[in-house]
Amino acid sequence: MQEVLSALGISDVNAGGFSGSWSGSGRPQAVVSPINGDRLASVTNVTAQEFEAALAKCHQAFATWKLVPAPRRGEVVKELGDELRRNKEALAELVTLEMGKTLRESLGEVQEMIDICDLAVGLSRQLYGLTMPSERRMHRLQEQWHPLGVVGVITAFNFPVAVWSWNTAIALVCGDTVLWKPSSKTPLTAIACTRIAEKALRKFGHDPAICSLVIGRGSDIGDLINTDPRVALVSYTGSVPGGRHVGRLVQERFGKHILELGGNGAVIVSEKGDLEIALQSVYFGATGTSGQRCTSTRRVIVQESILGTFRERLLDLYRKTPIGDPRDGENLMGPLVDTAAVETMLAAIGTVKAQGGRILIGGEKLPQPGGCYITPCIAEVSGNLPIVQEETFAPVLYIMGYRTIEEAIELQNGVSQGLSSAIITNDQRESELFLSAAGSDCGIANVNTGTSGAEIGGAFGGEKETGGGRESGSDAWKAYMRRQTNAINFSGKVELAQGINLEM
Ligand code: UN1
Repeated sequence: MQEVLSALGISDVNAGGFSGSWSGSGRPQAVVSPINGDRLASVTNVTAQEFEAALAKCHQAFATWKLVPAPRRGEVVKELGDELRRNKEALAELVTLEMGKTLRESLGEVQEMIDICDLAVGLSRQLYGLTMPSERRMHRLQEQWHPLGVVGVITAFNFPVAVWSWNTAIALVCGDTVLWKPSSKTPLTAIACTRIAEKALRKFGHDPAICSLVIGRGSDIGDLINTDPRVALVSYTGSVPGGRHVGRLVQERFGKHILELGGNGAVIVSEKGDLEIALQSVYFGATGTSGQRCTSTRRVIVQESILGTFRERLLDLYRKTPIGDPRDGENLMGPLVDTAAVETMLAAIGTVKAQGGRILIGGEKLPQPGGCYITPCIAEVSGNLPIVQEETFAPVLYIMGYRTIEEAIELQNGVSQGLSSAIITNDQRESELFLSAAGSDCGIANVNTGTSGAEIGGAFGGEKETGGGRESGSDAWKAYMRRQTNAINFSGKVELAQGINLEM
């Protein structure tokens, strides 16, 4: 453990703020591993004054960074990706130590960071604007994309490093600077990433305040980000209530926001699908990251003719789930992030029962030290009970039956969140219906693969209470830039649009 910490520059007590230099004079707070309750290190939060200084430096850094040619900015992101390659194992181990996902999943998370850097490097030469035919003679109409400003990135514990990288790699090539407020549950991984970014920026002689860090509570430091007009864009990943609060504050000052809020992923399993694919997709989707992904599978909607078989086979997999130390390669499930998460899961299970659901398996606390281990749960329900509508951020899977594909789609769409969805079928009519305007209402809709594990090449985000934001690939970069439309007259005369006559 100590080796990993020192390889990444983590000391016994660490300052939680960075904007070219480190600051943070709050009281040291211990960071405890959910693996066994051991203290990893301590972190000091930034004060309001230190926040102000960090934001001022990050804002100042924008003035020069925005003028660096985009492909040169891409060089820094290429270096960031290479640094991440060099630190992949250590950073993954720290992710596992700090929030408890299995090492193989942590390695995947760091790989996502590397992948988004690669994508952003290419993007640095492709920040295209369109040209349009002008309605006026000898005129040209075009649009350009300019850097936006400081991007406030507020991230959650469950992807403690990848979410920062999706935002940061894109923001950097777009010419923005980044002010990161990570989850208070995962400050050490944030400090490690900031050190890596600092190294990449310094290598090319750029101001390291371009990637700044402010660790503190959402209710003070988070709100300073949300309310400050110097933060042009706030990219927030978290709960629906959290996003509602952030969205209001940012909108109040006409700032921009990207909201990545709750999910309630469902998989529809058709009798015309491959049962093995269905089982594996649902099993990983529901138990991976101990059910703590926003893309986790929370509902499986199974055609009645195969419901019995599917349920028994899935229960078999659940019974055999290897749970324990996430550093042990044998284990598929580690702990939840903290004991509060375990209590939330137990409370949800109580509510399921009270609302008429039947617990088929799971929900048993395990005796490991730290108290964060619990067996994954399957509950049989009929339709979307009130508790099913809620996102319980834990491994609780609701199973329900359906008769027709239309009914299945209605169940899938019948919740307030709209992030991720999937259908397992070999029937093209069913899969096309699912992907059509009459189908899934989610930002992600997959065929024959599960709800989680989205690739960075696509735009990532969802509809309804998921918040509507998009980050990562495709044209999500446009949210990180300022669009400008230009009309250019080279006719030597004045001609008004809409045919308005100027003659006197
Ligand atoms: C999240 O849970 O906040 O699609 C993001 C996935 C990952 C990202 C999850 N690539 O499961």
